[in-house]
Amino acid sequence: MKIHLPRLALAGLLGSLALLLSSCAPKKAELHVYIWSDYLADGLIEEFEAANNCKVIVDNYDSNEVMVAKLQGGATGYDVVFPSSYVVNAMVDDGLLQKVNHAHIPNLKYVDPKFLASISLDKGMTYSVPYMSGTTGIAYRKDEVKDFEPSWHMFERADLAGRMTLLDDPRDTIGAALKTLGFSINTTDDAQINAAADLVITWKRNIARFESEAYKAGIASKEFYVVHAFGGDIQQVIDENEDPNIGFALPKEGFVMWEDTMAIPAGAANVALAEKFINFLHDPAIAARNIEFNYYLCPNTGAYPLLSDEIKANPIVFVPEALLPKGEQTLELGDDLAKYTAAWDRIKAAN
Ligand code: N2P
Repeated sequence: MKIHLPRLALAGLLGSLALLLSSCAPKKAELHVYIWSDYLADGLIEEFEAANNCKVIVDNYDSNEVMVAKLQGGATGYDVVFPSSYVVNAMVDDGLLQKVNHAHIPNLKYVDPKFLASISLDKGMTYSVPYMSGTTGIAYRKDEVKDFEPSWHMFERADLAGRMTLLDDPRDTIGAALKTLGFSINTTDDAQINAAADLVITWKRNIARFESEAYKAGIASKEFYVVHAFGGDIQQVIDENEDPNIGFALPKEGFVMWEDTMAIPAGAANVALAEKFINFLHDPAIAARNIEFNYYLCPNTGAYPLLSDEIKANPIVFVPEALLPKGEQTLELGDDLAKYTAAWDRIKAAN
């Protein structure tokens, strides 16, 4: 007589076996990365995982404010974060970051000393290591916007009402208005900041919404015609969609130049792996690939000679000399940052 093992019993047996095996297998080390969206070349995470026998968990944010608020709120699960240079000191003051151990990150020798001396705000890389620098400008659809002008006044154009977005980012967006009015993006003058907030409020009435992430898909799909945008992100959209009808301009009134860094949160669970990740991103070949993908500049001297002629000629990555005087670097403001936070709150509340 043939004996049939009931299906359920068999499934149960296999289930317990699987459970037994998985509980015996050593758990892979995990690295939790908290980073701006679309900011790592395809394949890099998988390569790092394979080389270090670990699992990388990536979580995205679209503004410094969101990232800082999350860490301030007690989130302890992250091992590497990517703050813009102008928020690093405030994060250090809040006890959110730990010092960088240079002895564990040998590729720091490739970080461009000229960049550190001139642009970097943490020149000794005490708490942060440069990652990428870039610009913020205006992207537009050449097929929908007639007589486009490289000017922040585009956001006042009634014919484009509801088809535009501004970044959901206090320093960048108030910065654009400050430039339009002829002021510094780092001013601490109350009257200037207030005038800029008033201008942003007039723009707000004309835009679809404040948006720092979905504008990329929105300009590709023609939901939006004019978007306040990070330069490299737009070049990524042009590449991905092979769309020659998307353009990017740095407004004639002036524009924001920023740089993002890598840092290790105070409560990081896996500091050793975080250091390996920072080291990996400053490996010259990896940094070069990351520049070619992101269209931002990683200040890594080993990467420069590896760049293609195409990327070296790209005005989004290397801002043309003639435009540079119009750019201004976002600086940290210490306690005066509160003026921008208050202005931003007023902008958000305004109708
Ligand atoms: C990432 C763009 C981040 C730039 N895609 C702003 N810091």
